[in-house]
Amino acid sequence: MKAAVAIGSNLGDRFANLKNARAKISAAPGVLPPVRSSAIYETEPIGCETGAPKFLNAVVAFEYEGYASALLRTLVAIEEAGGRPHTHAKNVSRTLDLDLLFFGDVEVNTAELHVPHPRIAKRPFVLAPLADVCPDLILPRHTSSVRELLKRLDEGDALVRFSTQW
Ligand code: PH2
Ligand code: MG
Ligand code: MG
Repeated sequence: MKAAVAIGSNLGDRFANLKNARAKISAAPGVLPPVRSSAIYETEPIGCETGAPKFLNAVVAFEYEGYASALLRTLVAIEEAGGRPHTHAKNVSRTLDLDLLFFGDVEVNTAELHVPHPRIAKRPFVLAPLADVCPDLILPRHTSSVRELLKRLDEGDALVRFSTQW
């Protein structure tokens, strides 16, 4: 199944945190090469505590052989290895955040997992990097492509590319 994961970090060595996370995702069981990467964007924190540092955000996309729940367990384990406590309040600063954005056309709505991620279409820090790797994708329950959703956001083009090499 085709999957995409958003990677975010606004604490510690953010660039290293993103690179390590991508390396671990690439090496995880069930993740088939090639793992395609967006550029890295530096973004203003949205909805975080006041004074929160800026984020680095990126998206990786790959083919996954297995269940969404197995991929989720892998992502949580990588978050914990990246210094993020398992019990973590919503929207607070973090060394590493891995969000499963979509999983083929599968829809999951459980306490632990909502796929597709419910706020994709509203978040420039997710849509801009997602548009780098899957511009023509139409997410389940959507009628417009990722590129079109991004165009509709005011801040869509304002995002700053921090790095294309990583
Ligand atoms: N993640 C959040 C809340 N706010 N803001 C930015 N810029 N980037 C993020 O990844 C982010 C956020 C919750 O996961
Ligand atoms: Mg998140
Ligand atoms: Mg998360």
